[in-house]
Amino acid sequence: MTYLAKPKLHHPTLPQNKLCHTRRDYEGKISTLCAGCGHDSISAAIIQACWEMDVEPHRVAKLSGIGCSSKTPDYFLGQSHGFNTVHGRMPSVLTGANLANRELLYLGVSGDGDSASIGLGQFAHCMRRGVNMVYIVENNGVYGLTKGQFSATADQGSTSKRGVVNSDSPLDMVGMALQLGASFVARSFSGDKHQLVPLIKAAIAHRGAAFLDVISPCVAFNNHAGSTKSYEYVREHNEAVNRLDVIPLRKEIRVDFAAGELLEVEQHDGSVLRLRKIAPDYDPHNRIAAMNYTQEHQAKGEVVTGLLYIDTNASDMHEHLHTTARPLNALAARELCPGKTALDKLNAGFR
Ligand SMILES: Cc1ncc(C[n+]2csc(CCOP(=O)(O)OP(=O)(O)O)c2C)c(N)n1
Ligand code: SF4
Ligand SMILES: [Mg+2]
Repeated sequence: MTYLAKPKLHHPTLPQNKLCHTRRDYEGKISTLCAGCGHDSISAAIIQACWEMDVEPHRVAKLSGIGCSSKTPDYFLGQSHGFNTVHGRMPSVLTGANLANRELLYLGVSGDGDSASIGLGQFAHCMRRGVNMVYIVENNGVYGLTKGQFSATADQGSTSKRGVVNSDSPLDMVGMALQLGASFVARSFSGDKHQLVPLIKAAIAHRGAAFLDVISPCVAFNNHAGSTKSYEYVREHNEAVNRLDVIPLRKEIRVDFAAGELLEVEQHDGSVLRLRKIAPDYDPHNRIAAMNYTQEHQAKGEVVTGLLYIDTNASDMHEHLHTTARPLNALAARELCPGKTALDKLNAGFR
């Protein structure tokens, strides 16, 4: 059905955001993924989050690698910039683009194969560098596009569609992101839009490396009994640490305060992340505690979802490198190339 174009006309009564855009203005092409694929639900959540946050589509750069998950940027934010990189290389292309122009919102979309196998080194370095981005891994435990081989996030003992048992230990991307220095780490489930949409909004509002691991069942190759990434398994084993909502800090803030139930986290853009805590003692500000918490629950076969860690004072790569605040394409030739004397001085500094 890829030849079917979406109708361009919108119904005049569709609700609009502050930019007078309807939700439809944040959509992309018609998806070619399998019906029921979790990745399509994540695209819908990204669309919803960007629409609700009044994100200007031309201020967004979507980057991805290769895989069913990496195809999805074609299905949302059709008016944004997009770049489909080589398999596993999205993080370095995103880092380079961000260095050249820090004014865009960088949205990296990847798969567990793309990020935990071939792109593992790339994933690690963009997290530790604190690249200001929203990095979403659409995690189905398989290489969906190449017909369902186990990926590096497949749980030991889980079975493939043909009944083969995975004997390898899994990589936990949340644990790695925490260890590597990501300043916002969350996990969610593609089928839980009430949790996923606010998490994406909070990640967009966060300055620094924001990582979201979204369990996203592959209905074609990893949705059977014996899989730990199926709809049924995740629904049965999901433990949510918090329910959240993001309120942009504008003149009017209406907060439904209920003493003892809410934790407010102010983000860099001034917006406030409201956490409705289910586990009353869960504190998302403690990196070590978050690592222990996720590991303890993982050992019990539970999938912990929600905002697991946030550093509200995080700095990003540009602060670390003291780069110019202006995008490179806004600099004049003289500023980009300061001349031989300046270059000689720089070189002399390395001798
Ligand atoms: C350099 C290179 N190696 C291998 C492949 C084959 N390949 C394409 S997609 C893919 C894995 C995709 O898995 P994942 O990132 O989990 O995406 P999914 O399809 O599951 O969403 C592989 C191995 C490739 N395209 N390029
Ligand atoms: S093969 Fe799996 S991951 Fe790919 S589109 Fe189909 S359901 Fe989604
Ligand atoms: Mg995958």
